Amino acid sequence: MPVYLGLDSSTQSLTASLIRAGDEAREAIAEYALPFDRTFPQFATTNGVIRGEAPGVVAAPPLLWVSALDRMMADLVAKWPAEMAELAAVSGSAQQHGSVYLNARGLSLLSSLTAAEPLAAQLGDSFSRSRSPVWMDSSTTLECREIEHAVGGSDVLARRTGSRAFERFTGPQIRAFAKRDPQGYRDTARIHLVSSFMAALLAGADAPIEYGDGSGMNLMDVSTRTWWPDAVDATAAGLAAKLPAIQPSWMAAGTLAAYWQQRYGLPAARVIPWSGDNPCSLIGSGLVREGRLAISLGTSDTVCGMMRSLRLHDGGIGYVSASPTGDYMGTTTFMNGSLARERVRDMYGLDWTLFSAALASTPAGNRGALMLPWFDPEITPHVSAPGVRRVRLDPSDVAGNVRAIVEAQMMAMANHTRWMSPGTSVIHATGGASGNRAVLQVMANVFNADVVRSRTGNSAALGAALRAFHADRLAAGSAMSWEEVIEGFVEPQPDWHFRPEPDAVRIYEDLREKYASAETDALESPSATT
Ligand code: XUL
Repeated sequence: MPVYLGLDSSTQSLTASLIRAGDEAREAIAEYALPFDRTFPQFATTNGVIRGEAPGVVAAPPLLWVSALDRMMADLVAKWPAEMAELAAVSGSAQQHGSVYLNARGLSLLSSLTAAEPLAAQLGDSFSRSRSPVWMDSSTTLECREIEHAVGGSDVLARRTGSRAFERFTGPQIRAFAKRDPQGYRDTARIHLVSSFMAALLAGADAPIEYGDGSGMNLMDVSTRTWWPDAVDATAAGLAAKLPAIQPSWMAAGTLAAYWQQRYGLPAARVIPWSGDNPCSLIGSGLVREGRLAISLGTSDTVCGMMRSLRLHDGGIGYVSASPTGDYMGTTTFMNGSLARERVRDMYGLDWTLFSAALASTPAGNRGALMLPWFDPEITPHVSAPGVRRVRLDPSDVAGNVRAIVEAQMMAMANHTRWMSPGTSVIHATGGASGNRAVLQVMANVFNADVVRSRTGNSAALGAALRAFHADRLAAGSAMSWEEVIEGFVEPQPDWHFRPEPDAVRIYEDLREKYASAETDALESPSATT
């Protein structure tokens, strides 16, 4: 039975999910991760990124991702030689919105990589921008307004591209680069997403951007799934020629380049376009039908739901993408996810066991104490000047602060995602913090929904492997429905099912209103405390 590989190039690590799948059986072979800071200290990243001097600037060196991909293939072949020899197709998932800027040399090198030297040694002079902006960058508010104005307003942009302009989206980031470094922009021959760049390295060719991740750019018409010329022109001069083609998520982008075949003895496996981590996670969580939500508790906390038809949010809080299943999906992203939880853990000298004990020792509703956890600028709601606020919460109350951050994150997610899937009764939780039972119980109570947990540690990498399986069958002329593709891989863990507790649900109905008012008050008055 063929083997499929899904790779997830996230903010803080590169993770592989290796599966065996066919008509007879389904088997998860392995999950394997390379954390960036620890594995590649030469790039001097902290939590996978480098913060700039100017406020809101957050980036990562693209050579880090190149090095990680090379090391990952070497490690996978060393650890699972028999399985990797049977590799039929590979796909991937990447942190969304981040962009990679190749000069003419880099673009042509993609198709002439030599197996004699590591990838990073060959691609050193290939970038017209040595640091890639990532989704955590919030420095482009001005460019967002300029693009919206040029296309006729934020509503027009949202109707065509699926979202109003967001600071982290690729279009505003490209515009900022073209303004801040006009020569660097002129030297750019190709602008890739992290996802399409990684696929290009695997295929040894200029890979396409696929529908799902292409939706996070403010450049693609989400209905026709083609570049929208008005947005492209509004973003930067000459941009159309620098963008790759857009392609369906399931159409192979080639086969593994000679580099991978010769250097690691890999077969000519199909390379399927990479997508964003949230679209891949939706598939890896088994959400190929409407009516359920997926919540990923990772570097960012995100809430995603699948939609059969395009449904926009009037207030422009979330955004709508084409999903790699051919449907639509809604996403709402919260910047203050795992790094904010870690800040509270570290601030009070706790580890995760003590953090969980503190959470379990405090009552639902925290006796009315609230925290607005904006350690970093927040995406939802939009907060550009960060600062934590406490309402009736004593900063020295350790357990109270632990409960406050978890409740705040859950209430913000519940309040800001009603538009996506009203009346959701089941939530699929995934990501690092979904391993914490006390956190999932708060989620069930705040959302008044059952919460189940995926069996896999990384639903984005698994989703990418399942996308490789789906596309391989399609290319071989034996297409499968998405239900058939995911069967046997995405069933939740039986002993991880959290039901809402009626008393707590009642408390949160009231507290969610108070939280929403505290948010409004905080957004209206700029002073904050940390
Ligand atoms: C989604 C977003 C984040 C990144 C994290 O819009 O910005 O979830 O994809 O990897």
